[in-house]
Amino acid sequence: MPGRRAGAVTGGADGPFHDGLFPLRRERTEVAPGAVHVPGWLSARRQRQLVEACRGWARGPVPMRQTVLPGGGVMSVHTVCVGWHWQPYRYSRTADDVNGARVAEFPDWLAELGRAALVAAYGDEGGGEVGVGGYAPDTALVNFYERGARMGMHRDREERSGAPVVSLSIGDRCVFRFGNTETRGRPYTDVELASGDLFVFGGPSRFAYHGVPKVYPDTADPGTGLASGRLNITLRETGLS
Ligand code: MD3
Ligand code: FE
Repeated sequence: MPGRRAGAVTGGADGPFHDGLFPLRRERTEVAPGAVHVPGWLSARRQRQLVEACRGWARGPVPMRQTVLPGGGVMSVHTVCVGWHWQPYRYSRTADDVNGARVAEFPDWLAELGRAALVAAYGDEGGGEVGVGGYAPDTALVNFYERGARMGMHRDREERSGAPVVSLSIGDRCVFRFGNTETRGRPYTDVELASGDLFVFGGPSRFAYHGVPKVYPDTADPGTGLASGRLNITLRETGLS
């Protein structure tokens, strides 16, 4: 059957997706050089594990909260960080803009998941100079989108490392807008992200503008343990020590 690559792109142990009539296996796509979308990569079990882990991090030592921007604006997403705390616009070990506590330790299993994500997106070579084995993400930003939450177009530039960013989505579907490295505006590509999707941003895509203009409410499968909303986990290398 043309276009079907036996299990190469899905990490899901739960079989192919179904749209009612035919199995629907969405393909791995390179949206731009270094920007690879792998639909349905997370198994249902892995999604449940991640939801539980995020619940734990959201309780503390630094609670999940809405980030306040230097101009006084408040981000609509709720965020908690692991490994390093991000505040606009720097990383630190302690959450000085929240409660001053040291953030939760970045677990080994999460770094392993990051390396597996690079293999899924780029193959065993990992797409970079150091290869997959050298990928050592040390921070995770967990973003929770309640009804109406969005993320404006921005670039992530606080990391000193040019290593790829791994993005994992759970819960409601959304429109992810992937732009260019020069401007907030066009040209951009809109991609729908669903629960279980992996997106990896490396190489020339690492410093591109991107955002989440819309989340579709009540489109999630409650089987992930998330009754409503959208969870996004990004793994990064800060390049700090
Ligand atoms: C491309 N999060 O946390 S994930 C963010 O869905 C962020 O919550 C969005 O943008 C979310 O900074 C989008 C995709 C993403 C994340 C980081 C990137 C794409 C990226 C960094 C560089 C290039
Ligand atoms: Fe971002």
